[in-house]
Amino acid sequence: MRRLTASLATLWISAHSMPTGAVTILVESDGDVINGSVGSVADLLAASGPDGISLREAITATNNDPDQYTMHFATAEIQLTSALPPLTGGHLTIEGPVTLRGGPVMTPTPFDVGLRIASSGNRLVGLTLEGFFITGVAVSPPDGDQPGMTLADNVIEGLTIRGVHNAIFLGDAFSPTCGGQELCPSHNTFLRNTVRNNTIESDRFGIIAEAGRTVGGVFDSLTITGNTLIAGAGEADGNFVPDVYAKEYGTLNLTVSKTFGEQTTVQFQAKNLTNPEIETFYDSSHGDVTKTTFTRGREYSLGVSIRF
Ligand SMILES: [Ca+2]
Repeated sequence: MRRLTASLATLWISAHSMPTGAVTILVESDGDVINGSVGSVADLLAASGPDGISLREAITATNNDPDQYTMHFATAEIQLTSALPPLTGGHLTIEGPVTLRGGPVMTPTPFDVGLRIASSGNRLVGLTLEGFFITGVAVSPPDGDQPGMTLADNVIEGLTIRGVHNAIFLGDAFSPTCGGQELCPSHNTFLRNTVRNNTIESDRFGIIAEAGRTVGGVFDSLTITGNTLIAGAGEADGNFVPDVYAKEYGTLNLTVSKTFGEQTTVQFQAKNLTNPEIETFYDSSHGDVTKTTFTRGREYSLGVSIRF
């Protein structure tokens, strides 16, 4: 009987710890201030301030009150005034259309990353991001220094990203506790994330999946499919054509495929998974070729073809 009671208690706890809300939050403000109550989503819905709910308020409230939420927008454009908080609550869908604007041009901080996903089960859909110094969307631990995290089941879909050096980045950042040095132990796991049907205009890299800077990072079941990559304006200044880009290190497996001209496809696959040498691949030899990407299966496989 004692055993049965314990099992029931476990079931009760499990049921109440699962996301159940599916609450919709309408972001009304085109501003970027916090003047409402952000301790919980219920607080924010009850007291959002004179301008209604801002995106910054909504993200902060969902971080403070994790559950399952969907954000929509009643404004077409939001000019950010500083970097947004990372998405740490999980199970948050942010669905456009809406344009999130960092700086008028790519300038250094505070606009180095547009949206950072630092939890699991999030979806970014139909957003436009522009004017971020380094990266449009990052799937990465919040401070680049949180070993042992699992960032799983995130979907980045149907976004338009422009005015960035790198559009979408998945992986660890440099770890401050290692003095910013590479090859810090991280043991973060990136599991079942999907990057799908995005339109990317950047002047360095399009999509980066990288565990090469840290030790113990794992990618599994990464899907990259249907993205369109367009060379950004910075290419003429010596930067690179945006390219699907990945490198192999440790447990990160990879395939890089590249199309030259209209018909020729060159595909690279890592040959030696135990080779600790970090290899990078990019291309800046051709101009404004529009590329699409698709998966040939799950887990580390990536192809590139030209849409005729
Ligand atoms: Ca407000």
